[in-house]
Amino acid sequence: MKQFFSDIPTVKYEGKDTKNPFAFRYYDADKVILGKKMSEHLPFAMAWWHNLCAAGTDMFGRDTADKRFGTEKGTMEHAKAKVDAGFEFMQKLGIKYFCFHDVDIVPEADDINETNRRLDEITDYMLEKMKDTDIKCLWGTANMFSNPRYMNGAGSTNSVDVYCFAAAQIKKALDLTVKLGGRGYVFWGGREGYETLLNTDIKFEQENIANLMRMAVEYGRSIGFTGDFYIEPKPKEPMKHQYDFDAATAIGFLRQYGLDKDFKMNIEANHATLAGHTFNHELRISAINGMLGSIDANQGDCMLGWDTDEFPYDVYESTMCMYEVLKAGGLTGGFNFDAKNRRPSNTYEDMFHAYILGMDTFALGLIKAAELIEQGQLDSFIQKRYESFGSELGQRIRNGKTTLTELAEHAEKMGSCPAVSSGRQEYLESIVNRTLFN
Ligand code: XUL
Ligand code: CO
Repeated sequence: MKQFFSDIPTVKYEGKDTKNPFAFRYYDADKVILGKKMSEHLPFAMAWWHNLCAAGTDMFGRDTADKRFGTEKGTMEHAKAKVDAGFEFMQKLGIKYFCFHDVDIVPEADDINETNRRLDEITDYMLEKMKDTDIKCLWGTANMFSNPRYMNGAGSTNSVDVYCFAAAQIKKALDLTVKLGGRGYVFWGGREGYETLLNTDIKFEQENIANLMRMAVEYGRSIGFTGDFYIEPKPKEPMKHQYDFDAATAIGFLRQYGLDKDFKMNIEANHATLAGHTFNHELRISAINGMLGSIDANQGDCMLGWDTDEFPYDVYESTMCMYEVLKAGGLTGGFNFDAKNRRPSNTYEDMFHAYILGMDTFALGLIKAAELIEQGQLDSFIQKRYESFGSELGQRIRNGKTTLTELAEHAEKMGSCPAVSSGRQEYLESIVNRTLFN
């Protein structure tokens, strides 16, 4: 078997003082944290599209990296070379999962029947590879945003024929996800939104999207898919306004259309910040609604207003993320690096540096979040902050057993309001900093 990264060694944990650039400083797969191995806390996944397909093309220039893997792009030979390279890459890093869109794994043909035939062929090949390794599929999805037929949306299109193509792609992508044993199936609504209300019937479009999702659930369950469906919220880009704006909006949509039992959230850090939220806000909103499913682990740039999909290096953010994940009892999905190298980082070595950076960032975040939880200072502060609701009256308020009149009488009896306690934000922030930098 041809080796694509023969000069890169298998990446191992060597501890924080190692000088080896191809070693983990914090990610120690078998290390037990809060009763679970790091590898179980952190089911990392490789994103097929960024790692094996994207080669640096942007709006202003063409590829800077060579991702031909010794073949010609647009061929099945290239599709197979990507499988070989991808598996070699994951094995060298100890990554156990991958995520894919249908058209990441084969070149799309003009005729959907031919695309589907290619998909069957490549997934047979992927299955062969999977048999020889412990690598599995985290989630699959259909790309319903690149092909020009989706310029007016997929589930939200005005064309009934295009809607059928979306259905056909979802059906096939579900078949493939089941064939590859995927844990989840993602809907990211890249073109599900609008540019102007002058040509758009939002209610009509949202009902059609919900129907498509309902059909996907019915079909998925009928072929034995027992995993979670995910919505991946994002407020904008490529559309001016996307319907799955953020977790709260997506959860409301799922409840409105009776889809909430089958769906959870796939929260992407950079999408959270585009929506004007922190990453941990989106995770918390999902978790308190019982819908924290999976994570697209990346990072944006506060200087830029778009989805830069950078590899995560911000340990404060990863700590806050892991704090939410640990509190929620873990993910049913995993941590998919929906991230790409910067355009000038164009060598094979850079692909490895990027994943080592991302994995170590989350491993350190996990270690620090576990420390915060074990110290318990944040928890006890929050508990104390609400303790006035422990009173007899407070308990009745909590249990919905009071009236406005009764509470008003209580206030009127007091006359003037008692002193209220400090929120102590800066003190709490210093606890986090002490934990991070001790
Ligand atoms: C786009 C994005 C997608 C989804 C899958 O911003 O995040 O790659 O993760 O379609
Ligand atoms: Co994503």
